Amino acid sequence: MNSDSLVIIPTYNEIENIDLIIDAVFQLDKKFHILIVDDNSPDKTADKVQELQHKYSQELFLEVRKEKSGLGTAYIHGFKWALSHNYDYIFEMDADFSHNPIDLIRLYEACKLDDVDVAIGSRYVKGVNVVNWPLNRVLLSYGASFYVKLITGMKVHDPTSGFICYKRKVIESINLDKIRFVGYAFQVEMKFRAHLRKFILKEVPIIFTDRIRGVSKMNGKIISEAVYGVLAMKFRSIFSKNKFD
Ligand SMILES: Nc1nc2c(ncn2[C@@H]2O[C@H](COP(=O)(O)OP(=O)(O)O)[C@@H](O)[C@H]2O)c(=O)[nH]1
Ligand SMILES: [Mg+2]
Repeated sequence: MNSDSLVIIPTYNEIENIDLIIDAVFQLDKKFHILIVDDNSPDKTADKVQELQHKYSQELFLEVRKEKSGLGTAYIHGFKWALSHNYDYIFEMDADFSHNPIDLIRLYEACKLDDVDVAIGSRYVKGVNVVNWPLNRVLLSYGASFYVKLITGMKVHDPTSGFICYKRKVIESINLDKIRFVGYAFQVEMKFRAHLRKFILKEVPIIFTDRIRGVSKMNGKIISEAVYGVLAMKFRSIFSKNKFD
């Protein structure tokens, strides 16, 4: 069955989550398609997806890249795929159930019914809606949000969120080949570029839950990329004549 919506899920070693998350999305009342962008996971996540493609032949798609190349470039790969396959609503979601698939519908409705271009699943609209994260990760994430707001001037409470619905025109307007970040800075840069282009961003409150299965791929490099990258991005936007494209 056709769908106007594609959920892009980047994966690296998500063998314990992959079938559960795919089933959960396909059980929703709204019809979504899924694109898995896997970086040749040693745990054979992609083989599991191929197996499931027999069951979901019309709605489950897989792109496998040669090696682990970061979440940012995985999404860019997925965005290009989504544009060339004509989806109107393009979603980002993690494989690990930190993002509850049920909330996909709320993000979709925000974009479809309200006049919103980017719907952001947000942990920090009111207080801190994070379950089971160790205190140091909560502080890091909350501190990062504060830092990004200060530097960029964007009025988004959760600028590092990776649970998003983009209208097609937003992705079309961004020169994807110019995006250089891989981790949280990538999430900030996408929102910042949409914000500079005067698209309407809206936060939809969500509850974020730490993963139960598998391990996080977060590391110090991703943090330092975010700290320095966000500053560098702001400077580039000030000096760029062409609206930072
Ligand atoms: N394709 C791909 N996916 C990745 C990479 N790094 C992380 N992911 C996926 O991106 C999502 C978020 O990563 P995760 O490790 O949960 O980060 P955290 O939630 O910040 O701890 C998960 O679905 C990961 O499998 C990568 O280098 N390549
Ligand atoms: Mg995670």
